Amino acid sequence: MGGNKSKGLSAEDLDYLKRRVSFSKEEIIDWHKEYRKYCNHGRYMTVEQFKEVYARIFDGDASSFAEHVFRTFDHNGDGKVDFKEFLIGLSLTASTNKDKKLKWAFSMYDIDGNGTISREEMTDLMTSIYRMTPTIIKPQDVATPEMITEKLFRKIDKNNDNAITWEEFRDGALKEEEEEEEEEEEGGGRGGGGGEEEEETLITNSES
Ligand SMILES: [Ca+2]
Ligand SMILES: [Ca+2]
Repeated sequence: MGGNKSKGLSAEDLDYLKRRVSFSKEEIIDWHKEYRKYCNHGRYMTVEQFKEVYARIFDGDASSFAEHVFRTFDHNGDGKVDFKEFLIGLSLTASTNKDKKLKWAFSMYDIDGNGTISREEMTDLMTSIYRMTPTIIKPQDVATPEMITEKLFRKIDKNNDNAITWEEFRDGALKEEEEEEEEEEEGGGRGGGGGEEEEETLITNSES
């Protein structure tokens, strides 16, 4: 009604966001329009709305994965994701800055936020991913959430204390990337067990 192009988005919010995300002003305004379509109340998204969005994308049960993503977006933990939280979360999941993106992934795995990932936390996350993607064939050695958790702990938990620190997580992810690049250079590698690569995509591409 007011003919304001960025309805509901104050100049202060825009300013705040421009300092924190890598989107341009135009992109922020576009995302705001998109965001308003998702939220019933016009002001914030609830975990239910996150679940609806994920249910539209995945053929499996994405509800617990959507809860995990919601937790990483709901920065102040009030059960609502406002537009600022939404856009900051989105910019992290889509970040080209590897460290930022990995930090976000780490915070999703570290469910209780104590700074390390336990076996239970990893299994929880993997279970939510496996439930969400029942039609993706998992390689035999990681056929269940427990098996992939074991495999990742063997690889990443360098000091075997059953807790993955941020440093271990980052080193593990970067090493994985190197190995993938090497495989690609050797030609082949793409055919067989693409499971882990798919996982990476699922974890990081949470925007719709
Ligand atoms: Ca919040
Ligand atoms: Ca933890």
